[in-house]
Amino acid sequence: MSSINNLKLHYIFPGYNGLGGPIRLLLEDAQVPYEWIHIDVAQTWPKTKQSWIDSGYPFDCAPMIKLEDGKQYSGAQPILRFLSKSLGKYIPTNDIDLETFVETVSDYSCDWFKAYGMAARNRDQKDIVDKYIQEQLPMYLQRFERIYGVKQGPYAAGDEITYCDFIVFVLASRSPSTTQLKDYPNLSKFVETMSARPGLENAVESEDYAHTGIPL
Ligand SMILES: N[C@@H](CCC(=O)N[C@@H](CS)C(=O)NCC(=O)O)C(=O)O
Repeated sequence: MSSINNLKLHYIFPGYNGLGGPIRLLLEDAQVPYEWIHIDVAQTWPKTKQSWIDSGYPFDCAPMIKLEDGKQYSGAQPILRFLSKSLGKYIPTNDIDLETFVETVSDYSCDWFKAYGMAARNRDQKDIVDKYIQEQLPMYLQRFERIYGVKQGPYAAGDEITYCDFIVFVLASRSPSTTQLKDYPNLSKFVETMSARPGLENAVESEDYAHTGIPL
């Protein structure tokens, strides 16, 4: 297993936005120092992407992490799992059912991310934004309210935080979910508990986090 010292996290959207957000939050919760390499999506990204391809690295999307031994890892969920396994936390062990449950929550939360991302990228198109706020968001909130009730919370897996919680948190704790959250007690309790975690308090109160959640 690689050491995760001197970890560099490369991502293209600022703050805790997009798929870089959950990775930053996991690292901060675990108090793992990391270098945040924000690649400007318009100016620098096309060249950086090409340089990754030219170097022989096959995964040409962000987020990507690079370790001090030169190893690179991509894919938001694989990175979260890799970090969890390296840290020996945030991932169930010796319980394949719980491990699969967490994996499923993670997978389903990425579906939510896609719908959110589509609305955020097209926020000047009223039909797309309305569809997200009126149809897709209530559907995801109801789904995750149900999921977060299964193990009696406050986290998806019960009283232990796991890596999927960092993905759900950035979706549930930011605009426009916040305007509807009060109708979902399990998710409200989850967001409140996450926001109070000592490793996350600074992040959640930071200017960067304020930029998270593109107002729709
Ligand atoms: N399944 C991948 C998706 C990665 C992805 O699509 N990243 C976007 C940003 S969120 C990206 O790199 N877009 C720019 C591009 O594809 O050139 C993951 O989970 O990391």
